[in-house]
Amino acid sequence: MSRIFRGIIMGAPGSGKGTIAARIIKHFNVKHVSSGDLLRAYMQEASNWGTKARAYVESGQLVPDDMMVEMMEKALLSVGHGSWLLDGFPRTRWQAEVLLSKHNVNGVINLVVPYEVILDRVKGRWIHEPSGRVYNMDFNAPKVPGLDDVTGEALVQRVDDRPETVRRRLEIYSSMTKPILELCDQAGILNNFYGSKTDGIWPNVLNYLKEQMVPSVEL
Ligand code: G5P
Ligand code: MG
Repeated sequence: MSRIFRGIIMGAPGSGKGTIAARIIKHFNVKHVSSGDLLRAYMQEASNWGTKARAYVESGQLVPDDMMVEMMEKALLSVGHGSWLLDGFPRTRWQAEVLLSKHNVNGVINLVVPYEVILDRVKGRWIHEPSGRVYNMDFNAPKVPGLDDVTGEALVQRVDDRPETVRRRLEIYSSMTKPILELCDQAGILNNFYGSKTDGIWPNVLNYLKEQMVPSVEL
């Protein structure tokens, strides 16, 4: 069994990638590398990448491919030889081709959640921007309303979670994703997980990952 796992978690905006990734890193020694979290961090510190990305992210459009590839390569270099789980990347066929040509990806966890469920749940999403921790008023509410459980700092809503922006993000996702999934399927690394609730999907993801690597905690 491979002890090093290089994977991708895919799924539409709001499908639960961040929520499931947070559970994965509790059980396995894997670094969660979220392109959206990285972009929001760069935007907060008003760096070159952040300034360039802001208008795209806030309007729900994709950030240009060349910048995303460079940013993710830098993030992966800092992980080094360990296991990683990409979240939000790749988002275009080109990003996928570059990634698969440079790295040996062991598996793709593709979350398939109905869009009407997603539109409903993102309304209640609150995040702790510095860490990317994600909450939901109906699903995993913070212990103290409006505050992060770990740091006690204020939670915020994402600018791109406005209903019209979420709809645009879902449209872009639908049009861009098929070629990526086809590429991953051809490479024999695609695994689909269907459901409307994270708690229903999670046991299946956990079973799949237990076949891929040794858990870091006893399960
Ligand atoms: P992101 O940040 O990658 P998206 O659009 O891919 O954003 P998002 O919105 O972060 O994905 P998610 O991580 O799949 O969604 O979902 P989540 O946050 O875990 O869960 C959503 C909500 O539902 C949360 O409040 C959670 O608590 C709740 N929830 C989870 N499960 C359940 C459940 O079972 N029941 C209930 N009731 N609630 C639940 O990308 C953002 C932007 O960055 C740019 C683009 O502009 C993009 O729009 N970007 C890129 N651009 C180009 N190329 C790339 N590779 C890019 N990557 C990012
Ligand atoms: Mg996310």
